[in-house]
Amino acid sequence: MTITITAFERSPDGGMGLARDTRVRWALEEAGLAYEVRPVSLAAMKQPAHMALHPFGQIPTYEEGDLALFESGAIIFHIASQHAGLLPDDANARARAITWMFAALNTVEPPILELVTAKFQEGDKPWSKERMPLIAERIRHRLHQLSARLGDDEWLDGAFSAGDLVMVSVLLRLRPSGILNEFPSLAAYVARGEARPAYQRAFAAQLAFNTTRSTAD
Ligand code: GTB
Repeated sequence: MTITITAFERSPDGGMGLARDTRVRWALEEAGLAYEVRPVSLAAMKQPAHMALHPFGQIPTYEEGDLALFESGAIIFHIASQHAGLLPDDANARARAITWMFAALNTVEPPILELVTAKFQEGDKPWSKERMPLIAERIRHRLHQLSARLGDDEWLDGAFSAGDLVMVSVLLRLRPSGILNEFPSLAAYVARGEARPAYQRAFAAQLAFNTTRSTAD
């Protein structure tokens, strides 16, 4: 059955791979699955056809036969549950890998998103200058804890899993701020994720999608 995901018609990051279709592409590549990408403009995201797929009018979405999903975490969990390579077979190790997916999305990503919001949507507010350092400290606190848990290990819990895929994707969003580089072991962890052939293919595909297509495609 054909898998179709949606992505920005043109990502605002110009192909830096920071939009959330990249993490879904990465999971699909790790699982060795072919997929198609349907571009959606910002206006079309809020139209009924797309809202029927995504109640919040966003990308990415995932369609496969009569299954339609939204939320990158749920999509990656679905892919990882159905195909080998992203979740361990051992039940306890599998549960721990899923825990890391939730930790990435619920505990590490929120302050990172706050920073992005503060910079791009609230940067002109009079209180913005005072708020930014507070958010940056909240991020550093989480990164200290994450870095302590990772230690000298390659991945968060044994072999690479969907937990690492989501965590690396979340941390990547932080790179433009410079904060990631304050934590060399986490920067190296992210670099290991980026070096995976599946990530390389996903990144190249989104870059080509965002730079070489005409918007009439
Ligand atoms: N929780 C949802 C998920 O994980 O799937 C969040 C989905 C989401 O935020 N989608 C964004 C979107 O559709 C795109 S990824 N935004 C349009 C809208 O809400 O109207 C977020 C994103 C956007 C831009 C950049 N960038 O330019 O660097 C990076 C990430």
